[in-house]
Amino acid sequence: MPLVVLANREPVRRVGGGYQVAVGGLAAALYPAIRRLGGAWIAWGPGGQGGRIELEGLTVHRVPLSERRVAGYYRGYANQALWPLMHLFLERFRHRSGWWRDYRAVNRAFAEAALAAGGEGAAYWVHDYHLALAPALLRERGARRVGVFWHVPWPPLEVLAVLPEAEALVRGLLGADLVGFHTEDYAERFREAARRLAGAEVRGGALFHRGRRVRVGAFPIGVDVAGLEAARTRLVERARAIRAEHPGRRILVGADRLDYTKGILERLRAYRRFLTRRPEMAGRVVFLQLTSPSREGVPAYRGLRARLLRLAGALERRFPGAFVHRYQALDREELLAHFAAAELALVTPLRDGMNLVAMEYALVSQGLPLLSRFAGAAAYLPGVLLVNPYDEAGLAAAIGEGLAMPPAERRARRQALLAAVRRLDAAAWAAGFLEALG
Ligand code: ADQ
Repeated sequence: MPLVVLANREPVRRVGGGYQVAVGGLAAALYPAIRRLGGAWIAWGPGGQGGRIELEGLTVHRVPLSERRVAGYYRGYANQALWPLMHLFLERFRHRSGWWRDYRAVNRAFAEAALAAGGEGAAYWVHDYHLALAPALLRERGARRVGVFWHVPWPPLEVLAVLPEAEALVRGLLGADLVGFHTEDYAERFREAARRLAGAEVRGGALFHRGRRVRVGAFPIGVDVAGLEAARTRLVERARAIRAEHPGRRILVGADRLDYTKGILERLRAYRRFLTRRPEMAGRVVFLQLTSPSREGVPAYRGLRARLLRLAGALERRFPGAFVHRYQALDREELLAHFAAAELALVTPLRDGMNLVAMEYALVSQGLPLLSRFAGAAAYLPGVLLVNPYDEAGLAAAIGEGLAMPPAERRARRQALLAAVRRLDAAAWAAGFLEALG
């Protein structure tokens, strides 16, 4: 049975003259399963051009998209309407009917390309908020085994109802046989939306809609456990060199895509407060914030970047040596080496579907993450220091607590944390979802 994955991003990166499966992300998690079953990946390629890329056991089909479609579908509807709503940022919500037209058209194009690639008996796995309509479009055109995984949170009905197309969105997802979320809370809110907006009946965790059963459940994603554990020894030397760049200082690290949901400004303000209240620490710690550029075509992100660079610059000047901001996508090994060098990670999104940084950090370092209670991961990771990223004073105090924690407590917390992270393996997640899909 071939497997056809539909996801906004293609699963490859360019290496020399060819392509390789991208490390660390969704592609790496799915590749073992796809290679076993044989399959295709439908995505939007750079520059919007069409074409195919052949990898072992996997063909990538690029859906050709015009610049106008990309503007409406991706920068518009997906990232200015859906993304802020799903993360409960109502004031950032923007809407235009033209964006919705483009979103629908692109969902149709993805579904058609998937059906052409899949053929008789294929299973389809749709990913994320870019493609909410694809499950129903696939089913209408004859697909019989369709799963969808929603990587971002699912909001309460009052928030979802702000979206003029809320009902169409829910009906689009109900075209699947299996709808997966990171947490049971998101799944429960989706059931409620399906009941109220689409008239679905809820029975024993599943939904019944138009004579079909749609299973809805929590499938928490994880990271590449074996790969990260194997990286540890490789990282030792580079981690030591990073520590040597900051002599006499204990290292804290933060790493995020630039996004207002990640709470980077709030984190920097809490750190500023920590240093202001505890001036003796300014010579003993350094906080390395590693931010990778993201969605630069969306106005809100340009504004955020300007504010972040201003605040980061001011912190670097005010506390020389105690704060460093790197604004670039780091090579994976370099990022992990920074994790390995740090004894505390500040993982403090204002809202996050799951968040993988806390897990990656736990596996390659000796330290503990401070983790936002508003990340999906908070439901699964015991041992972390749970924080409220909106509470500047509380977060500043938690930084102090993390640094002062007795080694025995840190070890005990890490033990509980590592056991949980090892259970949340990425490849096991993919295999588990596909098994549930049948
Ligand atoms: P993202 O919002 O992208 O994912 P996350 O899950 O944290 O968030 O993954 C980010 C990835 O980028 C991590 O692997 C991290 O190591 C890497 N990264 C961070 N900073 C970097 C830097 N400066 N340079 C290079 N790499 C960097 C979405 C949802 C999440 C959900 C995932 C998976 O928003 O909630 O966990 O999908 O479902």
